Amino acid sequence: MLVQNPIVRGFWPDPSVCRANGKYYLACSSFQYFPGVPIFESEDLVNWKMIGHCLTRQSQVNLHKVNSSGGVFAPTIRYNDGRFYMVTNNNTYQKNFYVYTDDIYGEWSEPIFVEQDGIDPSLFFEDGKCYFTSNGNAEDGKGAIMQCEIDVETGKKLTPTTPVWRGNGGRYLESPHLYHFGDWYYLMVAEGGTEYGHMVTYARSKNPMGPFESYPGNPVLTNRNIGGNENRIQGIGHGDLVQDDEGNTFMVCLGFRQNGEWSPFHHLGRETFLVGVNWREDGWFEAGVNGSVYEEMDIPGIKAEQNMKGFYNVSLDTIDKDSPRWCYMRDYEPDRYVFGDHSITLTGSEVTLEEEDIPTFLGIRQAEFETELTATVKTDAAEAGITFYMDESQHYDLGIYHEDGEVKAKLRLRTGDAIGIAGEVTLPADQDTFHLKVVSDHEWYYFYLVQDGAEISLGKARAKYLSTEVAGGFTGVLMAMYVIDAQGKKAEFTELTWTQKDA
Ligand code: 6LW
Repeated sequence: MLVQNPIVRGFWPDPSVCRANGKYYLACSSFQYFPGVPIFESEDLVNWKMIGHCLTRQSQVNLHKVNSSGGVFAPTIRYNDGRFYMVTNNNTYQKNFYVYTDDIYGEWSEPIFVEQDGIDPSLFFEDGKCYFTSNGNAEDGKGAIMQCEIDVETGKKLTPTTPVWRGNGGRYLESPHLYHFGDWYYLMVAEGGTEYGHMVTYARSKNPMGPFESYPGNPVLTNRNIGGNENRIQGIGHGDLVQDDEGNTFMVCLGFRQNGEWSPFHHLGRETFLVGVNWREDGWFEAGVNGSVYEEMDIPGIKAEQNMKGFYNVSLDTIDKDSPRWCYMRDYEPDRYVFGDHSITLTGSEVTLEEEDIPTFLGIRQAEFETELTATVKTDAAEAGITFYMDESQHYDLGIYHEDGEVKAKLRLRTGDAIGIAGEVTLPADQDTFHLKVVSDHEWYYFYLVQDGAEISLGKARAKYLSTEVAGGFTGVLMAMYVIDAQGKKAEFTELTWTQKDA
């Protein structure tokens, strides 16, 4: 069946997948955003429904003042003996931990910490044993995949952490997952860094602790050698394998959709892709089409039609308080967000969008380049509006300001050290309700105030300056409502609609 990639669009990086009870479950990293580690469910690997998060309580994850793109790194989700496990790394605090649940729709446990360094922890269960694998450094200081056995009840190590594979020579050896298929144990990793040189490589052994022999055809999956107009999918790496009941094997991996042919950039973050895996008679496997990923792929074993119609659209008719799509920044302050019938009221704080702290901020990921947003905001706060936000140093804010007895609408652009007001209009001092509109395409965001049905342009700003190539980091653009007010004044948002063009 033809599959449209990415299968989960927008900032959903570092995918990990498992199969349980006839369904598939997918987890992604979440960095400074709360709740942590989103979970999706699917019956067919191409239509995914977001069902919640693993880290929904501050007791499970410390995001206090974590740096942007710090906090929760790549997760692994696994199912064993009726129980789901999710293992990840809080990179800011340098801790590997896992949580578990017997009810995928319910709450997950408190964290269980494992005394093994390195990022991208993974679990592999077999014959009552649990192997804990992460990236790290061998005794000579060089990168290696490190592994031990743990007691999964307590997280205590049962064997010393030892290097099991040094990869295929690429930099940033990470994202290990161990599997047992047929006669072999397979150790699959990422190398090259999560950029344009990213790739998936693997090795196999008769023993889960190695020694591992490298696949002669490595990298098994990469888009580093195709680009430009031939393929705008780049950064392919960080994969995880899953099998259906018929024995078909699939890989989810991350990648991104680049903009521009010669000096490409990407601002929607790293997204989740799907490819088929083809087993050879000699027990090695191949992936994708000639080892690469395309936007449209015919993937054997996929039986369902993919339906993304309207999936990423947002309106207060379809998204409410309990929607897992909302992102809060760092520590969750629930009292600041009151959900009414078709309205959301945010209480301002003195924290601005420039700080690595807890601004009043309620966001949703941008899933497509072409979008159109409208929102009505009623406010007397010092500043309230909509931000297109990459991190605290790169964001475009369309805000209503109450300052010195005047009411103004402004477009404020923050691009690194350059901060400026790109457009400004003064409004009647007694106006209390404001209509905002933002349109985006591949290259630009266009910002408007709508007064009495007439659009007043406040300016436009390039998508490029919100991109990873400019901002750095591991996240993608979010659209967020925000309020800044030291006295705790509020803003009520109604009529929020955001149409994201279907794939
Ligand atoms: C993640 C690592 C990576 O933990 O980036 O793409 C890190 N690879 O595997 C953050 O997403």
